[in-house]
Amino acid sequence: MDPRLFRITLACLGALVALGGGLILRADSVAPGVCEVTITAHISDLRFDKEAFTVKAGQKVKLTLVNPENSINLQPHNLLVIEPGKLEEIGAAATAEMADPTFLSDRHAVPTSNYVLHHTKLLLPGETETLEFTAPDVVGDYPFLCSYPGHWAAMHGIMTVEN
Ligand SMILES: [Cu+2]
Repeated sequence: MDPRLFRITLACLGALVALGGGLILRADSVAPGVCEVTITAHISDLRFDKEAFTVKAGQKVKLTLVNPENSINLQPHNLLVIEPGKLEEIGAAATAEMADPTFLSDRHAVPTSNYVLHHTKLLLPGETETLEFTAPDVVGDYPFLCSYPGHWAAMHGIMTVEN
């Protein structure tokens, strides 16, 4: 397992453990019970720097997308968190909705779907956006993705929600 992923898992669960057991775990979190995760787009490849992170059901989450300033491919990116099992459907919808001339300019490449739980705007290189939300109460594997057309198949991962 990638040690970075392990650290992220600790970051999201550590605050809860600390409250119960007095343990101090290395954590990105600054407030008890808040899971802070930063996902950065690669400067040249169509991928994120994380493929997975874990949160507690009902936990407060601060999820930050970074499109790096030193991007080489100069691609815009967004970040969507969606319902379990809907990655292909949302990816296909993004491709289909390119027919709408406002899809990129006004709609930030976010398909119209009830399966989209949270999303950022389309970010240009050098831009950052933080989503603040409450993790679902239902445990499961919630995909995250960039829905900019052509990106989703490679730029995706899983937010695991556990009890
Ligand atoms: Cu992208």
